[in-house]
Amino acid sequence: MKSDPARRRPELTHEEALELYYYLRLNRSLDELLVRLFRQNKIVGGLYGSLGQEATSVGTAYALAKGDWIAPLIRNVGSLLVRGYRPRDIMTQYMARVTSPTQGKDGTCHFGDLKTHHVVAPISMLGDLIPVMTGVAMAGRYLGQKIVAMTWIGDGGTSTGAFHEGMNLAAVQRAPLVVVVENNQWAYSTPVNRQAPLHDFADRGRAYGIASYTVDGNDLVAVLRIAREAVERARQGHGPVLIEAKTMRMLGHAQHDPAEYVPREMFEYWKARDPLSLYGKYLDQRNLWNEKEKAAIHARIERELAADLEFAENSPFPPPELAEQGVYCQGCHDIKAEWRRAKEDLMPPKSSVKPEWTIKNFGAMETEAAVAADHAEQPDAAMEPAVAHPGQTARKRKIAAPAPRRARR
Ligand SMILES: Cc1ncc(C[n+]2csc(CCOP(=O)(O)OP(=O)(O)O)c2C)c(N)n1
Ligand SMILES: [Mg+2]
Repeated sequence: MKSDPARRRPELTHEEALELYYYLRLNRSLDELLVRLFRQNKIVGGLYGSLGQEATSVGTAYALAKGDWIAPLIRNVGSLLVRGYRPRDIMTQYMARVTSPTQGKDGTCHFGDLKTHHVVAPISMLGDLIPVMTGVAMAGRYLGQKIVAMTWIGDGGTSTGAFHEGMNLAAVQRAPLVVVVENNQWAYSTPVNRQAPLHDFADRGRAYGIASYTVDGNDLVAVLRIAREAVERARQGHGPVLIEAKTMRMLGHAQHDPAEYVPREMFEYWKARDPLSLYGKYLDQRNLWNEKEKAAIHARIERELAADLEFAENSPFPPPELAEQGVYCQGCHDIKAEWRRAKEDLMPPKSSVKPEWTIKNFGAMETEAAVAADHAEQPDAAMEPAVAHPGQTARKRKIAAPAPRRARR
C-alpha cells in the first residue's frame, strides 16, 4: 500500500517546525511594521522589503551551524533574525538611531559583526560579496575550521563581473561556499527574461563546474532541505554549491516604487503561493502544531515587536560629533599585518594542506633568457614553427631559439 505522505515521519522535529514558523512570521511582521514606520516618515532613507521572499532567507540561514559565516543582502532580514539579530537592530538601523548596529551611520541593513554573529556587512556593489565570501570560506579552511560561508544575490546581481569572477575562484579553489541566487523575477523594473537569456539561473553555477540546484523559494521545507544538503556538501570539502530559489518580489524595488510595471496576474499567481500560507498548510497536514501553539507564537511576536519598537522610538539620533568618529583607526585595532610567513609554516606537518604543485621561484618574474631556456626544456618546444609566421617579430623568434642555460640560484 502506498504510504500517506502526511503520515510519514516528519523531517523536522516539533521544536524546529515551530521555531521556523516563528522566524518566518517574525520576518513578515517586522516588514509590515517597517512599512508603517516608513509611512509615518520615521524611516531615514529607503525601505527595501522582503515580502514574498521570507522562506528563502529563513530556510537557507537555518541550515547553518553556529560558527558558520554569512553575508546577507538588504532583503535578507529573515537570515539576520535566524543568526540572532533582534528586530530592534533592524528597526534602529532603518530609523538611524544611535543604538543601531552602525550607531545611526547607515540607514539600511548594511551592518555586520565579525566576532559574535559572523556576519560580513554587505555593501551596495552587487556581486562583490561572492569573492569576499569565497575568501572567508578559504580562510576558514586555511585555519583548519570546518566552516561554511553563505551569501545571497539577486537575479540581476548575477550579471555583474564580480559575481562571475567570484564563482570561478570559488570553483577552482573548491571553497566551502553556498551561494543563494534569489530569482525574484525582477531587478528594479527589469523582468528576468530581459536581463539574462536563461530559464534557470542555476545554469550560471554549472557554467563554472559548481553543483547547482533550483528550488521553489516559497516552500520553506524544500529550501531548508536543499540548503542542508548544500551546507553539508560544502563542509565535507566537495566544493561550492549554488542554489537558485525561484520566488517573487511582492512589492516594488523599495517603498518609493509602486511596481506598476508588474502585471496584476503575476502578483495574483504568486500570492496564491504565499510562503507563510504554504508552510502553515504543511504544519496543519502533518499535525506539527495546534491552535494554542500558533496563538502563542503570534502573541510572542507581538510582544517582542512592541518592546523593540518602544526601544527604537525612545533611542536618540546620533550626536553630530559621532560623524567624525570611527572613520579612521585611532588605536582601536590591534591588527598587524604579517606578510612574510616562513615556508615551513605553510607546509606539512604544520599545515594539513599538501601542496600539489610547485612554481619555480614562486612565480617571480624571470628573464627572457630563462623563459627561453625553460621553453627549450619542454618536449613540445619542437612544435615551435621552424619558419616564423608572417608578422612574427624578430624578438619573438629570438625567444623561441635555444638559449644558454641560466645559472641556478
Ligand atoms: C554593481 C551594481 N550595479 C548596479 C547597482 C544598482 N542596483 C541596486 S539594486 C539593483 C537591482 C538588483 O536586482 P536583483 O539583483 O535582482 O535584486 P533584487 O532587488 O531583485 O532583490 C540595482 C541594479 C548596484 N547596487 N550595484
Ligand atoms: Mg531580483
